[in-house]
Amino acid sequence: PFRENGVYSALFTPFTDKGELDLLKLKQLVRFEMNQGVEGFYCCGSSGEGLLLDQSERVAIVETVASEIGGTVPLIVHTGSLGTKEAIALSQHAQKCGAAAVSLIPPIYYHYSQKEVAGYYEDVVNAIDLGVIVYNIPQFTGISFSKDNTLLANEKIVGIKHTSMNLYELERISQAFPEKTIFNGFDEIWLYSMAAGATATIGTTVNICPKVFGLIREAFLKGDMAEAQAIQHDLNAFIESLVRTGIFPSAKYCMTLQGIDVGPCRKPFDLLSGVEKGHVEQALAKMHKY
Ligand code: NAY
Repeated sequence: PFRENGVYSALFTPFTDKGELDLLKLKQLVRFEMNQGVEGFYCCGSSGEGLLLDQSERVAIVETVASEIGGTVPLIVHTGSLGTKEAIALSQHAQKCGAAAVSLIPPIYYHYSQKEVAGYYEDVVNAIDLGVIVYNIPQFTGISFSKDNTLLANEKIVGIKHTSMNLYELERISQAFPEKTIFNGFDEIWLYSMAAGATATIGTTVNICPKVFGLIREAFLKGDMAEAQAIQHDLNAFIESLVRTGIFPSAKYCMTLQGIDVGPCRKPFDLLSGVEKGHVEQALAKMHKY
């Protein structure tokens, strides 16, 4: 089973300069992050550019990551797709590879009814013998999940990844469904999300500085709010800089600066300019004290 209180990295997908999948780098990245204390992986999500990958690439990534971690930490596979058929195929494959759970964004592009969105999740739930984590990311999908969504009552929906700044909604969901795991999905609010009921986090910058997330959790759990806030403030100054130059290209560049060359983001993402790289280098330097 997946850990209910882990610091999970929303794992990057390494590409060569030509934009090809680089599985050798992916293995190095997983190993590097495990050595840094990452407690679980979430692959092929937003940070993993999952929707810019084709089906065979997603399959290859899951196989590579699963074999590299060898069951030592949990793997959650993002299998969200445009259509139900693809989502089921990827979810069944993730189960075969030993994933702890799968997670899906709702279907996007067409404006589906709430019943159709629920149907997509139910079809996946019924096709696998594995827990499903709803990926709530209204900013990208236009679809928002709240405690009133009857889908969440399904017992095979084991958690929700709440990538929303709305902590009130998070608190309401955690009260209504105490048996489900709430994953925070915005690194900027890790501390505050714990106060609202989150017990785990999945994030882009976890790839870069997992220890910082562990320190915030430790201070929070022992009630040292001044310490927890001070660390979150440092993390947020760092994230604010990365967001300015584009979170995903900038965060991948940080990874490269730390020694694992994960390459650029795939097009249509743009390359960072020299000036932008300079800004990222300055921001990362301030995190070196951790
Ligand atoms: C995923 O699927 O890759 C994630 O879980 C990443 C969650 C990220 N949310 C978004 C919208 O990208 O880590 C956050 C985010 O990059 C970070 O908080 C900076 O805003």
